[in-house]
Amino acid sequence: MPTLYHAPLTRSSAVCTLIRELQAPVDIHIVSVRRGDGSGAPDPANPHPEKKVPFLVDGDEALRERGAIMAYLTDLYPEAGLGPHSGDPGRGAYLSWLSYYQGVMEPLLILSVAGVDSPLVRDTFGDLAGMADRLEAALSQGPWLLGDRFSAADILCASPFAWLPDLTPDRPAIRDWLARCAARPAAQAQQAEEAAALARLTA
Ligand SMILES: N[C@@H](CCC(=O)N[C@@H](CS)C(=O)NCC(=O)O)C(=O)O
Repeated sequence: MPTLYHAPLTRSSAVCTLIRELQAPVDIHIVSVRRGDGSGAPDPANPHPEKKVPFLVDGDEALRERGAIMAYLTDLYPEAGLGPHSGDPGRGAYLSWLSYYQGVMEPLLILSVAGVDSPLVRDTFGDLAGMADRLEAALSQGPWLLGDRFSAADILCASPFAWLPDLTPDRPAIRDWLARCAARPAAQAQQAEEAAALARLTA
């Protein structure tokens, strides 16, 4: 069984949501991490080379980065249908969204929070309006990024807006999609677990 190294209230929470959606056996091992507010510390029990989360270990395989972890898990547990497989229609779009998130969306969002704007950033990543255009165009074809099919790409690409509500594009199609993602039972259950973790951390 794969093991996910996870810390509540971090990026790895989106992987936990996927695991709930998959209803698949994954051992979730809680570790501590260094947090932005100065709390927490790297955990010697975390095999991630930089002591970050998420990190997935499956036998001899070890994966970092949520896009890679999500593609690996949806391939490993195909019965759940949460990501098209090689040869399936939509496989290209699926992998593209996972990589677009890692390679464009998250850098754009982080650079925006950091107040970094430069011609190099715009040439490389575009801008938040362009990102919103890409999401909106996909969502004009159906309720999910892959049209009628909900996938891990929705979980990953929706994930930052829970933490960065001010950067949520003010576009009805995107807001409705985020509401659909948040209303799923797996997302609700994970949200309840996160709220309990937050209450413990702040007690
Ligand atoms: N690009 C990575 C980012 C992982 C990451 O930065 N995780 C944070 C938690 S949100 C972390 O583990 N921070 C602890 C540290 O940097 O020491 C991914 O999406 O998986």
